[in-house]
Amino acid sequence: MTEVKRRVFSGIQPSGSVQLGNYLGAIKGWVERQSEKENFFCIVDLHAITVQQDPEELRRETRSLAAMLFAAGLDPDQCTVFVQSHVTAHAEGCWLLNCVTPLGWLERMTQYKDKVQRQESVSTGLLDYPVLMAADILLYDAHEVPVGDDQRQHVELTRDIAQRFNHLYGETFVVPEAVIPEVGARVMGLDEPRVKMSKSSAHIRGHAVNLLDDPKEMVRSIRRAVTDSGNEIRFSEDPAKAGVNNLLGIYKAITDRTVEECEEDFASARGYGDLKSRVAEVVVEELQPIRERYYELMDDVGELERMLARGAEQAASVSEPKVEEIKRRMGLVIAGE
Ligand code: ATP
Ligand code: LTN
Repeated sequence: MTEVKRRVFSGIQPSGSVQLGNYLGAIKGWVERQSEKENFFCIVDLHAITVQQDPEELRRETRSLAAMLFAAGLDPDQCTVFVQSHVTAHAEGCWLLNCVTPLGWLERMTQYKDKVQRQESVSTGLLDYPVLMAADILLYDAHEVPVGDDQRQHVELTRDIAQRFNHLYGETFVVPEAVIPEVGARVMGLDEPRVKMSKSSAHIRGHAVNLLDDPKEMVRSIRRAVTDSGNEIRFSEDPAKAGVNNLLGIYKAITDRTVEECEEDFASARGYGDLKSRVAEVVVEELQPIRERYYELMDDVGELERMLARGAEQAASVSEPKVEEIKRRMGLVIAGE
């Protein structure tokens, strides 16, 4: 009997350029574990349009993110990488799940409440964002959903929707689990080490290392990183040491070394200058080949399109039959049956 692999589903928004935190907190782990399980990685453009986007920019960012994921090492022979809007089952599944989701569950979502405060006009799509996310996950019978801590509540809601549907219409969905990476995987802003590095702030000079920055720019941003006036190079929970802690965390995540090994590596360093130089070196070494592969792929649009078409086809072969199953359960007439 062939072993059934556990299913993994995760999504990333094509908004803004991919930064070091996305890479170390999400993408690097996806690449390392892609052969262990059956993985689906989705570029969630339908989620991106829940807030207003410039159409040309969204198109560019979507292709760019796809090229970046392949360049970082996601291999179409081992996992499925696709664009959400290429597989119509997602929007359809969202509608079907909308009809079993109480409105109050959505109005309680903290990300929604935060975004509402920051916007003048709020689309219905923004309120419905978590149901689309539930459809993404449930259509693939995913067991595991690797996400950042900020998405925990959305995965909880997905579980609630799955359980409610199973209760109303019989066992249909796997109830998924969020897989949150250890806290160490959280990369903080270089300019402000107490807030997380994020794509939407990546345009602020000195905030982030963008994966597409040229090496000189990467070195410059890291050398300018905010630290403190001390000189001890150790991991520390002390908020005053957040800058050094962050640089060490980046070093640790890239080199895959233990806390002790990292501290040992800097035992004879002469202050933070040495730390920054070494961190910049490993960052450039890690990202340079990714950047090169990225530009090769962006130059070969045909190849990129083929890779995405293959991903969409694989994704549809799983999610379309699932949509039919949902429809059948809910009493919709399936054409030809
Ligand atoms: P935005 O600024 O648009 O919210 P973001 O940079 O925070 O973007 P997301 O698209 O929300 O990124 O997340 C993509 C993935 O990257 C998620 O798995 C998230 O947990 C991870 N991630 C984002 N920022 C960091 C960070 N600073 N450290 C570790 N992981 C991160
Ligand atoms: N909301 C997520 C992106 C996302 C996702 C998903 C993650 C959309 N659909 C399904 C995991 C599974 C975010 O903003 N990081």
